[in-house]
Amino acid sequence: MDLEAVSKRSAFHAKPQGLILQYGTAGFRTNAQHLDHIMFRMGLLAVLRSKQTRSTIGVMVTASHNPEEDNGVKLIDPLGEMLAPSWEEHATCLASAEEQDMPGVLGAIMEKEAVDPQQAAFVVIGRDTRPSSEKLSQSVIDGVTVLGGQFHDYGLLTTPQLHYMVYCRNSGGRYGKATIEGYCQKLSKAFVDLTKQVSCSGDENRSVKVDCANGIGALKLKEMAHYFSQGLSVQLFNDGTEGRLNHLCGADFVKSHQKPPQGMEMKSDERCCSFDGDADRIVYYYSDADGHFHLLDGDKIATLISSFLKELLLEIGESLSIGVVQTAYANGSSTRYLEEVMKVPVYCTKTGVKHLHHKAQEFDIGVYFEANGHGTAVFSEAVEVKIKRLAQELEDEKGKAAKMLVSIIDLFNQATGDAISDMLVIEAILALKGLTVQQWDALYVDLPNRQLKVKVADRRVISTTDAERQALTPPGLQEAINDLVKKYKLARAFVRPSGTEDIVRVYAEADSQESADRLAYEVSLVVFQLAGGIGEKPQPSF
Ligand code: NG1
Ligand code: ZN
Repeated sequence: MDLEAVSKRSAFHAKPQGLILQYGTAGFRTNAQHLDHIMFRMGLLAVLRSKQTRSTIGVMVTASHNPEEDNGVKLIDPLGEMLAPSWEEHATCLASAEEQDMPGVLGAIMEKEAVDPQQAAFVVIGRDTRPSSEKLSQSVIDGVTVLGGQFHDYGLLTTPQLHYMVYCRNSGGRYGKATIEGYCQKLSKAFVDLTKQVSCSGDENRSVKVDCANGIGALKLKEMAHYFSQGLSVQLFNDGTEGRLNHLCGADFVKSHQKPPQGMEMKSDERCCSFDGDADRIVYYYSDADGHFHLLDGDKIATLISSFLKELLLEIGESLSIGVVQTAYANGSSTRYLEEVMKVPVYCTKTGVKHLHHKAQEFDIGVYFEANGHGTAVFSEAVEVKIKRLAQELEDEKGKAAKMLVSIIDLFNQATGDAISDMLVIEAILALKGLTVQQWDALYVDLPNRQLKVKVADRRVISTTDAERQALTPPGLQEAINDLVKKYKLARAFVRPSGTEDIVRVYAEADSQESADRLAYEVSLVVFQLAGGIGEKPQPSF
């Protein structure tokens, strides 16, 4: 490997001196202007990872739900999973090395990971619709080629579609064809098969309104719509022809403001959903006859899906384990409903889908969702084989249930959360069970909650334990939070440093919105006081 050539080429993607960025919860993410060197270097790193694993690696250029002027990049490991933690560290080292030290750091990673320089490398690249994404993905390609790696540039893709492509390419075609057509065909066939089982008495004109956050989801849903045009009519809003990406719309806006996006024509009781900017998150909502807004977030989605899967398993009569994985942000009511009413085991992990994904893999069937709508269900390979066999062998109702499970396995993007495949699964379940969005919503009532952000000088002063539900440092913070929580009914609160933004996140829930807002505000104040707040003191917003 010609490290001198790397060094020369790198000069075209020079790192601004002193700029240090970290590979966070979802890769690198910041203003697009600061990312050129990061992209080039992630192209280099993807080649090393590909050589080491002897597999195709993915590089996705996106900043998901963040503002249009930001961008980001993340690497996708061979099974379509997030990059392994030890390589996240390499990514941070490589990205932080000053220009003259960079080739040395690259060499050190190769040595540490026993990368064979002679091994071939293959990298696939995708990008979202941000104005900066095309040029930045060219810088990734520059990094890949200078190390002699081969590549395929898929151009515009949703993040989950690139995960799908990587998984397909590394599983010898077993999972599907690594093309957009392959993706559309696989999902639409499974959706059509599944909804064939809907009894005729149900609502035959099913339709859903989708807010695409002015992002890639709109393009990809348009490409796909004709595949399932008969079973479901999808009406797109915020399709990118006018508004700005993620601006006053999209899943993150709807979830965090708990109100409808701009640009969506909502009539009362109509089923609506929002994707985020790279289409890996989805939340549902509707507005009732009195004009009240109702949000069905990732927790409610996990509840719908896991209860349906549990019913199918009961019908088949196989004792397969099913578990639900959440984070500390899961609404307390959802956890209680899952455990006490549905009798499903629930686990809590740290924020970030990679943590949820790993925990979910411990079950025969693992359903995981972050409250913000990022999630999926994963089936172990052995379970998949078994269910496919049962679908052939069993008859009548049992056979029907097994066939439905097979379709659901095909419908879920098992590599990662995927707004398109989640939407199709949800739409199919609602149709099969004859449920309206109101009936689904009525499974349990969310505890009122509030999320706030606090700016501090160094968010690393906050460290946490117990899946981020308890603060270990700074001293006194957790005790102060405990004292505040005691003042309210059904209350819970926690704080953690964000992995994607330079802020501390505060979460609070309680028996009323006023209490949740008050508690969140009070917790923000103690964070500001004890964890080195900067700028203006948090102000009450109620
Ligand atoms: P941070 O910024 O670490 O809270 C946010 C989301 C995560 C995950 C990542 C990646 C919340 C509270 N946090 O992480 O769940 O989606 O972004 O996009 O929603
Ligand atoms: Zn996203």
